[in-house]
This record gives sequence, C-alpha cells and structure tokens, in this order.
Amino acid sequence: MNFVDEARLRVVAGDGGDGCAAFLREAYRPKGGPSGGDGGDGGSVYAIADEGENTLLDLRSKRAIKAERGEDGRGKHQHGKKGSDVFLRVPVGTVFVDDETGQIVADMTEHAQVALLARGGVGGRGNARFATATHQAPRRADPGTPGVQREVRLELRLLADAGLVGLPNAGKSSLLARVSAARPKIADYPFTTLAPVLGVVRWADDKTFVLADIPGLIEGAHEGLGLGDRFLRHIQRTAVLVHLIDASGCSAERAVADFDTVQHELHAYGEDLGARPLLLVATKMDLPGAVEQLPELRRLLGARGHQVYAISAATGQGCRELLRAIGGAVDQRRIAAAALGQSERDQSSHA
Ligand SMILES: Nc1nc2c(ncn2[C@@H]2O[C@H](COP(=O)(O)OP(=O)(O)OP(=O)(O)O)[C@@H](O)[C@H]2O)c(=O)[nH]1
Ligand SMILES: [Mg+2]
Repeated sequence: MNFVDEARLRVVAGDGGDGCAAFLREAYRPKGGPSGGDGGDGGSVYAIADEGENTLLDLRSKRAIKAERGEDGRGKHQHGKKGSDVFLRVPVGTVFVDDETGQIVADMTEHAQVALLARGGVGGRGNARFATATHQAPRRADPGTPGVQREVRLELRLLADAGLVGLPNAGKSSLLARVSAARPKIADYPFTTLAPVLGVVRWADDKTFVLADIPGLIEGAHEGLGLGDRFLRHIQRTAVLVHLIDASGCSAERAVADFDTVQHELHAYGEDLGARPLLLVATKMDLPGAVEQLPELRRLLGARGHQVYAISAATGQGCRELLRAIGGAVDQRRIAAAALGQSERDQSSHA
C-alpha cells in the first residue's frame, strides 16, 4: 500500500570559515599587532512548510541540499562573510526523520513553520582575538568547525485529490499505473485491488494531484457487498471522482446500466459522494469492441448532460487530456477551499 509520499535527502550545512593569522605590516608601524580576522559562520539548512506545495515529487530528484561555507578571515581585521542559509520548501504535513537514528528531526504541521535541519559550523577565531597584555603577537588562529551533515527521510501522508471508481475490471489500476509511479496489481479478474493505492500524478510542469485507486464497486456495495464500500471513506475528501466505464465487452446500454449501478452505490453511501464533481471515462479504447460502442455510449450519456472522455491505459491514448481535466477540477477545488479558508479567517478576525 502506498499512502505515503517519500523522499530521501542529505542535508549538508556549511563549514565555518577559518580564522586568519596575520600581522599588520605598515611602513610607519614596523611591528604592527596581530590583525587576523575571524572566519564567517557556515550557512544552515532549514525546512519551511508551504501550503503551495503538495508533494515531495520535486525533492526526489535531488540528492543533497547544501548550505554555503563561511568565508575565511583575512588580514587587516577583516572577518569572513557568513555562508548563506538554505530554506527547503516542503508541503505542510511533511515529517523529517533522521535516517540513522530514526528520530524525528522536524514535524511540519503549520504553514510558514521553520525548522532547523542542519546547523552551520562556527567560524574560527582570527589571531587578533588571542592578543593579551603578556602575549602580544599570538600566532594562533582557529579553524572553523564543520557544519552538521545528516541523511534525512521525508514522509508525507497523502490525501487523495481524485478518486477512481467503477465496476471491478474497469481498468482503474491500469490507469493509475499508466499515469503515476504507483504499481498496483492488475489482472483480468474482478477484485484484483484489495486495498486502496495512491499515486502522485504530474499533469503539468509544476502541477500535481494525488489519485486514489480503490477496489471495484458492485451492486449492494454500500451495504457491504464486495470490497469497495470499506474504502469509500478514502475518497470522501477528494475534489473529483473519475468514473471508469468498460464497454469493450458489452453493449453501450449495458455499460450505461453498469454506470448507474455504481452511481447508485455512491449516492447510497452518503457523505455527499453522489453529488461530487464527476468525470466519465470510457476505457480500453485500444480494443475494437470499445471503439464500436463509444459513439452510442456518448449519445446515451450525453443526453443526460455528461461528457465522456475516452482512454486506453494500454496505449496511453486520451490520458493526457483526461489528466488535464482532472487537474483542472482539483485546482478549482483548491482555489475554492483557499478562498473559503480566507473568508473564515476574515470573519474570525472581525468577530
Ligand atoms: N486492452 C486493454 N486492457 C486493459 C486496459 N486497461 C485495463 N485492461 C485490462 O483489464 C483488466 C482489468 O484491469 P485492472 O486495471 O486490474 O482493473 P480494475 O478496475 O483495477 O479492477 P479491480 O481492481 O478488480 O476493481 C486487466 O486484464 C487489464 O490488463 C486497456 O486500456 N486496454
Ligand atoms: Mg484494481
């Protein structure tokens, strides 16, 4: 089962810069004092929680996050510059675990929360710091201390944005496997999927949503028949339901009747599932039977005001367009939810 989005990273803070050992040598001051400046502190690596981030997908391609080293001190009392810090943006809900100790390093629960992942090293002192009344020409200068390095595991509990529903064998798992990195079991018998599987789908350069594949629904599912009902709660919070219809082996009328069965189960389950935005998808378009039935299916469902997408998980045909439609619906819902949250915040601040 894959309810968790994961990534692994090495976070490397910058080392402190070295202190400098130097003496002033000026024409008019032949025996100048110690003038070595301190090294700058190394930059630290921080995590920052950001509502605008939804997955850890972008971080998976990264190996290490490094902050800058502090600059070395120089002569004439010049201190080295501090290395810049790095802020790693992660979705709210991300937990950082130290890979070696298993300890939780940071638990990002709130928007804009900042947590230290690796502290930068401290700059070394220059020799100017070591001068005393009795020891006026110290040669000692300290090296900077190393920055902290650690391997961290990032974990994010996923909530599905979109849910795949349909009869057993409709091709739900095949679609999820086609469009995400999830690898659900696929087979030509009903109830192949026994538990929900989630996958992260990238549908544009900087846009993703989480798609849930749940076991197939059959008549009586809301009363506990089959398996699907137990998992309907996993799609309760989705922005959109994607209903897959396989017409490759039956008539369009039969496919519509099957569609009604599943819709009836969703309505009967309650929780507003029946009223959820819905996308209809005819599957297995690489098979001649499906191609033959598509026009009639579109006519029958079109008469009820439904648009029907057509895809093949086998060839990928139509998938891109479908993902754009799902992504658009998910986006709309997020925008509406953000606006609702804002107006609630406004109201409570007026109260
Ligand atoms: N030719 C063809 N076969 C497909 C396509 N999509 C799915 N199948 C086949 O249909 C069968 C069922 O696919 P699944 O993806 O397991 O269906 P499911 O809806 O997840 O089924 P359950 O988990 O039992 O509810 C498998 O044999 C798949 O290989 C497709 O686009 N083209
Ligand atoms: Mg399945």
